[in-house]
Amino acid sequence: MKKIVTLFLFTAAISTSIYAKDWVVVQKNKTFHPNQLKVKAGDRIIFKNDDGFAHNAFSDSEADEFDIGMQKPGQDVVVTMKKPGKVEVECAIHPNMHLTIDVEK
Ligand SMILES: [Cu+2]
Repeated sequence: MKKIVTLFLFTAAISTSIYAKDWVVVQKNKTFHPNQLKVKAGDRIIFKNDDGFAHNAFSDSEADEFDIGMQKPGQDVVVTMKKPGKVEVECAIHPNMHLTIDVEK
């Protein structure tokens, strides 16, 4: 079963990677860098924790709701922006961290 799931994810990754773009957002000094992004639906955001402590990234925005949970130092987490709209991202651990992503069609 695990093999089937892995194969599916691999295939999905290949089929979306042709047009989708990857954007890197670094969490450093309790700040998202950059803190504003303009992307297209289907693009991937790679959150890179470059601090020595845990972070989080979540959004309650209707366009792309997500919560990456506890993100350890040095850990990368990938989130795909599925629908167009304004996505406000925050860190549950550090309420002052904000990132705005404009997802275009
Ligand atoms: Cu944080």
